[in-house]
Amino acid sequence: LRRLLIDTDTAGDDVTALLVALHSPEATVEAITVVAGNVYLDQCVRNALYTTEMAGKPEVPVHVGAAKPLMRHLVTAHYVHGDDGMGNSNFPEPKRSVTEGHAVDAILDCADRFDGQLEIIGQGPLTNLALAVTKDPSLPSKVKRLIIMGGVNNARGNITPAAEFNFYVDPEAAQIVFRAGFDILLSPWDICLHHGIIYRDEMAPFEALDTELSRFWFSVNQHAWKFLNEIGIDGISLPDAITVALTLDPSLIQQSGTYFVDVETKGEMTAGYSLVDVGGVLGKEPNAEVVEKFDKERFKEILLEVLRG
Ligand SMILES: [Ca+2]
Repeated sequence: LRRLLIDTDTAGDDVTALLVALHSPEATVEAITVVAGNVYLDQCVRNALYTTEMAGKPEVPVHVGAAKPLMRHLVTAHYVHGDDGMGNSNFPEPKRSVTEGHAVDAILDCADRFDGQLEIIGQGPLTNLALAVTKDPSLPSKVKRLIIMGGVNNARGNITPAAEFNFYVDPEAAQIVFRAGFDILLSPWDICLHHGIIYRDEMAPFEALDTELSRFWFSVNQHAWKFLNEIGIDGISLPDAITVALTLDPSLIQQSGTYFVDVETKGEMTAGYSLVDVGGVLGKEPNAEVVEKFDKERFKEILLEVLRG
């Protein structure tokens, strides 16, 4: 049995990612830790709680984490995911409540409890994880793997030309995490752009499902789809969900490389830029496996299975 901890700025695509993880018979989600990012922290927490209820797993612990980045004002993506981060669906309040204990302590506690077994998926700004490894620098040696959705591999960003959203929101945290000694698998934004968008002409089997979960999924993603359409992408992008999927089933990774990766914090125009040294120019020890190609067709089958309910 795989043991996962998911750190999430729950809105939009994070919801899909949680549904995929919570559906898996081979893995247990030991904890969900929430960080501010896509929307403000309290809304991210509500969305995470509501999603566990929709997935039929209201017993999964949800811990509240950092309300803002380490050193910066919070930048959100309300303009993508709607005011509630859920496509302006305005779902009712979740019935369940949060789990006692700060997210940072939950991360450290899970790593201790499942020494060597815990796989952490970071699918928001890396604030909670940076705080955790700062509090306990031995964390990387206790964690089996850290799988991160973030950054770009020598490709264009999605919030600035240079940077992907998660790393842009908290570059200092991302830099701390990449320098901490984790065994990292990085699923960058460009992988999603090439393999993680479900386009309108692929939507028919999803619409045909017409289950409670599939209707929930369309509702959560409706605002983001409209936003993407306005910038010329007619579909739903799922960077976090493909990251969870390739964690659960590594055979989805069709190509990857192991490189030195670091994150820019001081650039005037490039804060949050992820430097991926594919040429080994810097001569530094590689610290991350970077996903380069991904099996989209198989991913669509997995997602259909999840949304079938
Ligand atoms: Ca996210």
